[in-house]
Amino acid sequence: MADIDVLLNENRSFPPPEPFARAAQVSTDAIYAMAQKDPDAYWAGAARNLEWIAPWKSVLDWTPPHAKWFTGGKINAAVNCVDRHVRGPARNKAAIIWEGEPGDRRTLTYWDLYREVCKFANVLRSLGVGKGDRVGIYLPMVPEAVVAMLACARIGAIHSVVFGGFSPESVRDRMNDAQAKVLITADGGYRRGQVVPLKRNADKALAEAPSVKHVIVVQRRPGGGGDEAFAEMREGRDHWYHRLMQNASPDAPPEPMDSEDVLFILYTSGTTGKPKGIVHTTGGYLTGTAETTRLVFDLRDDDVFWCTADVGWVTGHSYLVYGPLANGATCVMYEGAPDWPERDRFWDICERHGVTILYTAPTAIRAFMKWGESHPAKHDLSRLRLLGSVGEPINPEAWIWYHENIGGKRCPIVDTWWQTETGAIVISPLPGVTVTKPGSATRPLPGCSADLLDSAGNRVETGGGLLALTRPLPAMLRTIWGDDERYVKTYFSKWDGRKNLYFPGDGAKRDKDGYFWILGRVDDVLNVAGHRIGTMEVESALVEHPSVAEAAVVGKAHELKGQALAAFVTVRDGTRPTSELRDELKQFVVDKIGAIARPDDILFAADLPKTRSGKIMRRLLRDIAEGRALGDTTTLADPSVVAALKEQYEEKEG
Ligand code: 7RM
Repeated sequence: MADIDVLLNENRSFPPPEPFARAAQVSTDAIYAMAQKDPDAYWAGAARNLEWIAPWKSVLDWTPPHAKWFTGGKINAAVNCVDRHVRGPARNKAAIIWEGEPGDRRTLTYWDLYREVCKFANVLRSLGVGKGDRVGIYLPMVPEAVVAMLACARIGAIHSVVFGGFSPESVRDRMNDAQAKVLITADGGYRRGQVVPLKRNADKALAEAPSVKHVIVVQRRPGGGGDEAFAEMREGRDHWYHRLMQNASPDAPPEPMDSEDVLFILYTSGTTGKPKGIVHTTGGYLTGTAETTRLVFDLRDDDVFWCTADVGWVTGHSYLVYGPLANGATCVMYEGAPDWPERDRFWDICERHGVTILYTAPTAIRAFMKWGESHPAKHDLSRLRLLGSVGEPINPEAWIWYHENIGGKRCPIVDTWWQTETGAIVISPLPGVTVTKPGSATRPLPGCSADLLDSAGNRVETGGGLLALTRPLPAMLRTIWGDDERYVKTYFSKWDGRKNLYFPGDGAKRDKDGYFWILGRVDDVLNVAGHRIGTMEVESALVEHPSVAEAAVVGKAHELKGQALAAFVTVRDGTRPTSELRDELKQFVVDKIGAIARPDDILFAADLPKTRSGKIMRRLLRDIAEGRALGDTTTLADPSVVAALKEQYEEKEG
């Protein structure tokens, strides 16, 4: 039996627009052949774009399932992200153009950033933080988050950023697992006009995290010494960031790091179980992120690059901080929600700052579709030249909407597949070269090797299967913090005994042109009457209907078929969810991809359950569809969404 069947056939294709291709840094596919012939030489070339303190002795040491890159080399990530640029003409170039949700703005030049990073490095050193120590960062999207990350990198401390939307329990567990010495937080952060009380959450977390001896508090709220309502300062433990910075010296020699020294830990919750501390090291991670930023985004000196991800996610680490700054780029950073104060906030930001490259997630794009095209239409988006997508499969219809309404049909779209674990983009178009197809991440980047296998480990030439990475990459995780056994079990045990094969957990199909189409997590694959159906294709068929904004499809137990399909659907603004529409949608799916994928149930929902990074959580929808008690809802962005859906579903059944 196939591991995944292929249902949908998407035939549209888009060559790189002529004016874009003509100006692109890479406009022929020679680089693929070159990298394939000798991937180590290719990555060595990429590493040479960075500044090393001492050269490496070997490019890759691979003892499956462990790999080391650029061993013997010495390097400092902060030096590469700031010092290098302040020595040359980029000294006064904007590094970060920041905008707070309430409308406050700050621009930090590379020189500003350099001084802040050095001063904060000294602050950390003065609190006893040194090489190898762990530092927690629990901040809103403010420039201090970037300063804190780079200051850690400068002194060789290992940062562990915890997303500012996470609860005190999540902070506590992460601080304990890493045994962090210091936590950096803020009195608050703004989200949809409300203050998120980060310091209060941190206090709760730290009541049960005794390793943390010092707390540094960034003042984000107005008021002289800080706002007591949001931050009660504990004598001896808590320090205001701005006070510590007042007396700090801007002279901070960087710590020479071994290429394989740990740069940071980032926890992924996964769908269940204890969060995994994904470990990234210095030389390889910086090489992978810098090189992919340059190539995938065709980065130029005058670009204004906006990656909308929070620094709490890997996308924020790799494409808001390390990748773009290592390239000396100008980055936009925005604190708040896309619909605050109005639903055109993103387009307003793009227009006012002249954004040229926008990198965002399908979940955001589908929300923009739901809200309608009038919001982007109000703004001049003509400076945009390239669009990116990351985080989930992008449904072809959302891709087309993005292309037309945001990209004005002139911007290539790079659909980038990668994970917290890979550290950097692995499968993606090169915008000046690749003919794109809506819904496909296309092919592995130069220097990257991916394959499609069945569960027995046989190669699947075309059709559905399991995605595998067949060679190590410099930015890949090295292990799970404190649990190497779990590393081996989670990622290298899918194909028995073949420890050279990394299993990312995703299903995919490969078409006749060798393009990859990611079909979603294999845990979410449905089994209907012996057909293995990936969620992406049925959801994409639904989203193609003009009334549908977003869809999540799950399997529920069925006497005859094994599983039947249940679809949860949100409609576009201005559409009425009627029972006629329900029937129409069922037929629509049948017409698009066949009777096998006909949903038994369609439930109209106001919202779908999402993780805090915006990925649809199908596990909980399965619980609802099968009438079970709801499982763990702690990783949801808004737990009330599933409770409401459950009620609605049971009413309909009853
Ligand atoms: C960067 C990030 C990783 C998982 C991954 C996939 C899914 C991410 C795409 C995608 C289809 C894409 N890291 N995913 N990008 N699926 N097309 N372009 O999201 O660790 O948070 O998630 O996200 O399932 O395994 S992550």
